[in-house]
Amino acid sequence: MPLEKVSKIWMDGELVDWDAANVHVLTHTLHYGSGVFEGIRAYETADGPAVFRLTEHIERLLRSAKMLMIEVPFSVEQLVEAVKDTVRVNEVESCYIRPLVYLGYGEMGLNPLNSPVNVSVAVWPWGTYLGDEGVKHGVRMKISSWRRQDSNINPPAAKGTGIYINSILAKVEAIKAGYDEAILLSPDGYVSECTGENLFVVRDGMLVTPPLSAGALDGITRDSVMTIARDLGYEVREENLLRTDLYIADEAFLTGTAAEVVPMREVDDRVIGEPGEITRKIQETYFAIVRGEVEKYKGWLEYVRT
Ligand code: PPE
Repeated sequence: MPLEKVSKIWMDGELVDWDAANVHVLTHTLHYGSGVFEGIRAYETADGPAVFRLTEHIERLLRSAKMLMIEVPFSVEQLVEAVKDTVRVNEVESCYIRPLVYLGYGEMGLNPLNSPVNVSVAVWPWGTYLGDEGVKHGVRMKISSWRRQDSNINPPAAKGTGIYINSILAKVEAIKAGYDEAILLSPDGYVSECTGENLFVVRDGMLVTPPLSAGALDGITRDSVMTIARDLGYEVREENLLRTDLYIADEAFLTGTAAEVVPMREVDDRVIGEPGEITRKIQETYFAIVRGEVEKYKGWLEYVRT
């Protein structure tokens, strides 16, 4: 899916033309994967574009930076405004939003501490991440031969650019084998998450998702779904899952900003089937919430037009 160009990208406080948003080839992060990023979505609502849980995403960006000892020269408030400005100036009703903190041009070598810290915010229109069919009828998953990296090797709790090599290896393996998406196991062999999504299984009417200690990202969609499910009256547990728990799940689905809520139809060729009732209910509620149609969760929306 080629990128759909819009007009401006925010770079270190300035809105620059899309085609002029360039960096030097000796940008530190380009060589060593030393940046951190976020993925956020803005949705069309009756009151104009609304960014879903924007402040929480920016707070997570700054936590990722802290884990990697990167001092971000902008505050949460400044970055929240930067995102709103970028959405507004590009005149999009809905979009994906990509804030990036990267170490720029200045020094090379593995000591990153003297490199300048740059920040950019880009937005672009992005349709369904795993396909419209996947959202409706579910996706086919494969357990990866690649393990989720150990948090004492390359901490998956940080949304670090270089940390995503692990996800890319798993994604490419799954696609080449004819599947839609991969599931990674932790170094201990428990289910962790997908390449860019958290996951849930449903058994006997109860939802279970792996704990963060299994290498799952502290997903904002995961948190939203846990809240939605509990409000709908379902029990939700954070517990270690075996790969065989996926094979015998009544229902299963994945969650992420880009992917949203997507049912799993198969895992390793074991059929889970068409999306179940609980998955459907959670998916419908999530889509209604992000579009500002559910009063109770309007606090999750940060509007761009003032
Ligand atoms: N796990 C991983 C590894 C991950 O990258 C994401 C987001 C999640 C879980 C879900 O987190 P949240 O978005 O807060 O619910 N993945 C982002 C990157 C996707 C991409 O292709 O780039 C995203 O969904 O924006």
